[in-house]
Amino acid sequence: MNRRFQLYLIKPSHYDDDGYVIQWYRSAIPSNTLAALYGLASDCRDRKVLGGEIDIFEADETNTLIRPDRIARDIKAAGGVGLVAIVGVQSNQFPRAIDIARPLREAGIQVAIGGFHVSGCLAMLPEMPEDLKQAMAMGISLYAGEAEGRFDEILQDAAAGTLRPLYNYMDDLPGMEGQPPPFLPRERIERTGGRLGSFDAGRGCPFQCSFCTIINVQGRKSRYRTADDVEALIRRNLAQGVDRFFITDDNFARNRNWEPIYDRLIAMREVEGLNFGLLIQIDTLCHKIPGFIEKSARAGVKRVFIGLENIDPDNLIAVKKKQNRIGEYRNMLLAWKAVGCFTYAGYILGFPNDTVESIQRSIRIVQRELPLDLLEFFFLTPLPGSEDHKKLHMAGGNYPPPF
Ligand code: B12
Ligand code: SF4
Repeated sequence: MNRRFQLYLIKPSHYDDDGYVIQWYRSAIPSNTLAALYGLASDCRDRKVLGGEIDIFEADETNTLIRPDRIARDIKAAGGVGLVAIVGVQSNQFPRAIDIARPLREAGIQVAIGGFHVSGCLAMLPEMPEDLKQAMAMGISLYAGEAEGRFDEILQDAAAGTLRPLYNYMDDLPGMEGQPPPFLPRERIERTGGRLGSFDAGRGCPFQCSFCTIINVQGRKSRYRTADDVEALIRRNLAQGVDRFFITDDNFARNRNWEPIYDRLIAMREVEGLNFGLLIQIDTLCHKIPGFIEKSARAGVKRVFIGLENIDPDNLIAVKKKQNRIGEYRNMLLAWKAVGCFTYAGYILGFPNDTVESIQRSIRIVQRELPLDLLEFFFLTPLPGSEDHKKLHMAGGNYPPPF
């Protein structure tokens, strides 16, 4: 290949209720999916998997204006070989992803879309929903599953002009050990809140909450990065002035490699004197894991996000969140307070037993009984990829609607 391959990695934003694309001068958090694919793509570039050069342009539409006409023009000016990979597309972003793809396809540019919407729909629904079929009819390639160990393939297909309409790897979850880790250059991170980077130290969760998509897309078995890989990615970020990290594992307490990872980070902090902070997500039984909370604090955890979800036991049973034991919430929160961590919990409204009165009562109990720093409310939503969504879809709902 003599021409330089042009690879665009674009994380789309989504529309607000009036149809405007939601954007900020600086967005809150860098997209970890963009970082994951940038890590994989730069590894492909360095290994010269196409024989020639690959130019990578990465952007998050929540903080960067995306101009499909200019992208098409620039790919053509560079010789016409390239791919626009629209990455990490969640269900609420799928319509926006299609609107970015449409003018590119009309200009003859190759486009692929991946992320939780495509993966979740293919994991759970017996038939491909209309919105995905329409995307394929536009000549967009859909990618279901994870790209670790197979990003070479999609670049090689795009370089040869032979992208397949559908890549479906839902039955083949790759191991994460030794895979190129997530990374974003500092100038991208500066477009977000500050010096915060992100990485997934693992994927998968053993529990079975019915509103959850993760278990159906990333599986219930814990897959994880090695302590060596986590150390290397933190050092690489520290070298570019990024020293706070959001570990995006949905439940880091159930990452089977949490202890070797923590031991390495503790050595970096306590022996070498390196300074960095972590934000993690955990479950309400994490305080039962010997040493987990104490080592979290020593490894640099400053904030924890906890899936508290609800305090009504009938509601928790209705969504199969049996592991949440109300009586343990207080002990768990006190254990985090004892090591000086800020606790931030998610609370879901809209469970089968919820009424206005029961919600008001529950919130008063939380205020009185639970030593929490911050409580964030969410509406129970049947997200594509979840068991709840599958049941509604099979019962005849046309969700998601075609665009
Ligand atoms: C971190 C995170 C966030 C962060 C940052 C987002 C990000 N992507 O980094 C923040 C806090 C901003 C966030 C916000 C929200 N999030 Co969120 N988030 C996550 C979380 C926990 C981790 C994301 C991640 O890093 N995954 C690891 C990456 C590497 O996996 P991946 O995205 O699937 O990408 C891999 C493959 O899909 C593939 N791939 C992806 N794209 C492409 C493209 C191509 C071309 C190819 C070849 C391959 C490919 O390769 C990647 C590497 O293997 C996920 C759950 C999860 N476990 O993934 C939820 C999740 C993605 N979020 C979810 C939701 C619902 C939201 C919110 C709507 C919540 C809310 N009510 O506000 C908002 C929406 C934000 C928005 N902009 O609209 C849902 C999406 C479900 C769905 N069907 O859409 C998830 C799955 C969690 C859940 N509740 O089920 N989120
Ligand atoms: S604990 Fe969290 S990640 Fe695990 S199944 Fe429940 S909602 Fe999903």
